[in-house]
Amino acid sequence: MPATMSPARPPAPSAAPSQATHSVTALTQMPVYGAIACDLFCAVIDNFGDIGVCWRLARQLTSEHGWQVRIFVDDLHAFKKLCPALEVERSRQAVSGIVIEHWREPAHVGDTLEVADVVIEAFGCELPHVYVAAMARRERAPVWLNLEYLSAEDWVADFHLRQSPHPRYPLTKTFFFPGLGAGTGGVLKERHLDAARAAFEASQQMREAWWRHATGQPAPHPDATVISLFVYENPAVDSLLEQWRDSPTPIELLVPEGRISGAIAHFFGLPAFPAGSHAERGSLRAHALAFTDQPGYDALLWASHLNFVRGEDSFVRAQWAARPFVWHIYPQADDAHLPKLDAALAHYAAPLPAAARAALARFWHAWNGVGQPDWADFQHHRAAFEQRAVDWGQELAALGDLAGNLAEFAKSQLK
Ligand code: TRH
Repeated sequence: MPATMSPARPPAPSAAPSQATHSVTALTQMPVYGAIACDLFCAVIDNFGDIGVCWRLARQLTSEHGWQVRIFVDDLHAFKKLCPALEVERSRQAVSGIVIEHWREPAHVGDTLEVADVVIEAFGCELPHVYVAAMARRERAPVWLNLEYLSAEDWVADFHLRQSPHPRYPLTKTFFFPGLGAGTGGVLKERHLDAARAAFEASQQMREAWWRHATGQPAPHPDATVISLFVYENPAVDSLLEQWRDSPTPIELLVPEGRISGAIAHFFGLPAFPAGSHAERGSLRAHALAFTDQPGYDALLWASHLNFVRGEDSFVRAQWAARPFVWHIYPQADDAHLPKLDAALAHYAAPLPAAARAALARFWHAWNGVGQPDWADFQHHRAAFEQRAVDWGQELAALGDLAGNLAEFAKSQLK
């Protein structure tokens, strides 16, 4: 048993039974179907996807499964961008019933050492050695999961839930793989998400309010194609902006402030394109948006007809938005990302008619450095892409959502 344990976690969320406590002594005695305590470790490599996925998972485990979650995260500034309530100078705080510890150094485990029932190591980040040693001393070993990055490749199903014994301690780590196909852990999807989207889509008033709030302007004319652009720097962007400028119908471009903003500014001959800016050339009108919290980002996807997304979490959100999307995959050395792009296309695009499938692949490839994007070609197949987006959302939902799949697996191990 670990030497010192603290009972000092903030109160459990309302869904959690009140007998829950976080001392290891108490945890070993409490029924496993009580409030499961979970520690989630997240090292931010870059951008927002690492913490974006962890924060979403933590909120779901808390609000939908009644778990008591504590996140260790090493970059509170990145976290604050998508969780504005966070106070970056605090080393420990609670937001939405979730305890957030600033993981200040690799050895840091909080002020006092506590080990949870379920320990999630996100994306292979290394747990503090002292914490692993305490896991091994715990009367009942915690369920130890390594949450991996999302990939649509076929091998993922073979590796999902594979176990790896620790070389020194009597501990076993299980690899939990998100995926787009059967036999994987699926992807995150909140229970309320479809209803929230349906409400947004059904309410002209909500959409008007969104436009006013996000852009400071009224919703555009219904003839306009609304496009959101959340992407990395991209050499193909100028060509696409030119095609949108020359489009026969109006294009309204919504650009969250970030890595592409410089290129947008350059295209419009502006020094910068900060949130609140607007620019116009030909048929193209662009609006720079402030970075919002995660629910705010979903609303942006719903307000658009087509979404350009990137990385991991926005890629998933675009699928739940049930609109056509273009994926700027996170680039890796030696083009290792390209097979992943094709694997996602294989799932997503397979049932499309051959010409539409080829057009989608051409456009996604061009957006990821192979060829030039052809907007007219993409537009030509828009109706097929729209139908496919709706069907795909339903197919993907059949895998179950990742938080639910993970919770179920963890509970089966705690029995
Ligand atoms: O930010 P990303 O590029 O993140 C990542 C990381 O780079 C990571 O290291 C890498 O491994 C991974 O990609 C593949 O893209 P992603 O994953 O889409 O994360 C962005 C998050 O930001 C997502 O949770 C949505 C959120 N977001 C908001 O909350 N508000 C916003 O206004 C916007 C634009 C995004």
